Amino acid sequence: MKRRLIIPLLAATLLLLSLWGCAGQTDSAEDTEEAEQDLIVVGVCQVGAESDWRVANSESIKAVFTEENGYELLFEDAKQKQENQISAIRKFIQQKVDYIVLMPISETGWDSVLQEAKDAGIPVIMVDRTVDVEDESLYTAHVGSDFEAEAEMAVAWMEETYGDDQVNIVHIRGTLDSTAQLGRTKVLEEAVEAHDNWSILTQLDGDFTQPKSYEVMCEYLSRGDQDIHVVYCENDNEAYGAIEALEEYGYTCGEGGVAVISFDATKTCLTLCLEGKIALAVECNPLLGELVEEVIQTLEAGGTAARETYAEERCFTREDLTEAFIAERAY
Ligand code: GZL
Ligand code: ZN
Repeated sequence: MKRRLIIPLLAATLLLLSLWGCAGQTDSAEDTEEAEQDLIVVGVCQVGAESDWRVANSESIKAVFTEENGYELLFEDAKQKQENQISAIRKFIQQKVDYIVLMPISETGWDSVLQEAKDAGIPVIMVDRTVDVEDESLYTAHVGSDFEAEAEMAVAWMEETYGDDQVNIVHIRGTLDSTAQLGRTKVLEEAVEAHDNWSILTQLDGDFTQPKSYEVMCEYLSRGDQDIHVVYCENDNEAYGAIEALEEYGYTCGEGGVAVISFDATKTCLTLCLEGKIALAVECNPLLGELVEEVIQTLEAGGTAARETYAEERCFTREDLTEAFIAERAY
């Protein structure tokens, strides 16, 4: 529903002028007509605030969907629970928003609530991760990352770095069933299959958070010394937790020690990479707000939005980094 933003000052002035009946001033309808501006109402349903990446992602959305840009933003934080996302979507439907933007925590379990949005005639745009639904028409477009392409950059770096040497990997997975976890895990597992000198020592579940990653890594390291070559962390916050645990158990992260691979490449991660503690930082761009707005503006103009819009991404080793470069980064 298009919301009407009455510009109070102008309306009040017009009203006062007509009340005082300034000489020659007629009280015609258009003079007192409310000055109105249609706002596009966007309901945004965010996963939570589990990682630095997520905070930057939310900020990029809030920076774009402002009143001065012509939007009314309704922002719901689901605190990492799918049921909270589902009830937020139902609330948006009752509020008759113009668009629903969903950062789905996981890929499955969305068909019925997205059918309700479709029945209400509200376009849904998937941001960041995506969903696995029977009926593709349940969402209009996806704006996010190609997680398999990200993981392929990590695998290419491992091939280049280790050649035919034995590679023992500790794999710390992100939130299970999230598109980011599924893509980053699938490519690593396929690469391990394809390299008989690569082996996964253990798969731990870090849920994209530092505390969880620290906890599961400590538990693993407490079982005794391991010959670890690579710790493959599916986001930065997991890498921070793993490094904390490794150092507590006497391992060295970096040159001559354990090579930590991380996804997101936020500023803290890039600084650790410059310091040599993180061997490879794979970028996952959270700044998606403008790409989402482009989709909405296309739809507003009656156009057809691209089904998939991927953010530009690359990877970094310490040779690619300087303090100045990191300081310039937006997240
Ligand atoms: C990736 C995003 C992931 C990040 C994590 O696009 O879904 O979720 O890699 C975040 O940091 O928690
Ligand atoms: Zn070894």
